[in-house]
Amino acid sequence: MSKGNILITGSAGQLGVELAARLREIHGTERVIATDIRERNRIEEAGPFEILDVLDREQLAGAVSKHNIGTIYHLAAILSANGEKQIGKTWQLNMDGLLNVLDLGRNDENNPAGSQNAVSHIFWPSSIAVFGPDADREMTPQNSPLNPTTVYGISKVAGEQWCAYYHRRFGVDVRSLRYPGLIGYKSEPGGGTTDYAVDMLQAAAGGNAYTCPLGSHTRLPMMYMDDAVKAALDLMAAPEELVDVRTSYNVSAMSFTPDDMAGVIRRHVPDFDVDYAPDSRDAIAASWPDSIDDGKARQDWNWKPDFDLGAMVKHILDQQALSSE
Ligand code: AKB
Repeated sequence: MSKGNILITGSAGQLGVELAARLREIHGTERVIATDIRERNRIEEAGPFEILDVLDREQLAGAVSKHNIGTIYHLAAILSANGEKQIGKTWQLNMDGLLNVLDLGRNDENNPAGSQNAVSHIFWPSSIAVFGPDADREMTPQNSPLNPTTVYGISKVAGEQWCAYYHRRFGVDVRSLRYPGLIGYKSEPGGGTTDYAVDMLQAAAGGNAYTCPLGSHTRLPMMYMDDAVKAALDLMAAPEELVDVRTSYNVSAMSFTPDDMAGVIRRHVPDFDVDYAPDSRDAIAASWPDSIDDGKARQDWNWKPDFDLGAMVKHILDQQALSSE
């Protein structure tokens, strides 16, 4: 692990909650400073937490020097479905937030925390939303055309280019993954196109029926949260010379339709009932790949997921049954 402590932005979000917990297990509670613009009791109780707005450069710089931060996991963002409802705000948060964080890695007078406080490692999640309808649908390659249809996707394409630019020009060690839809049960998703998978599992676990906002046959790449956390930690632990892709790595774990997922859930909850009412999220999903080729991540830093659809559904339903006993 690099020098200094770890700061997470957007720590109250779906990935942030689980990443903070895992980083605290590994590095110790006090070394991981969770921050978000929103309060979340659970995080505050679990360890150091501060309210922080990533658009406030001074506040961000102050937190980095105050806590002797060496690594930032910059997760604060507006996702695809919510982004279409507030395009200006999404662009501002997703772009300016990233640029504010990237500046904290600079070793010169443009670092708002001072060059002596430059952070040595930055993680930033990109997304399959960088791809648009002209990319190969099946096993979308690492180097595909990037012509997204959403403002979230545009911000991720631009963000990838900023990461590569800061690495090339200023030597900032920023690393990134193109996450597919993330599925967990410990934290709530917020405003994404792929959130349906979490909602469907929650409905099944609670004995409820579910109305899906995607069409029954809309296939998307997805990943269990344990694998998403593992991918971030593995990439961040990789020796610098192995991290060849400085825009963002394709990563993949499974690929399924809502109908596939309902079928696997019914192995455990036989009378689970789903109907379909596709809305604007289905059109976003239709512009994204069905499956992703993550050969480059496998080759460069040994990426390998642990969970497929069957294992993930069983694990989540078992855990939720245990917690309701
Ligand atoms: C979303 O649906 O917006 C996100 C993503 C795929 O980046 N989960």
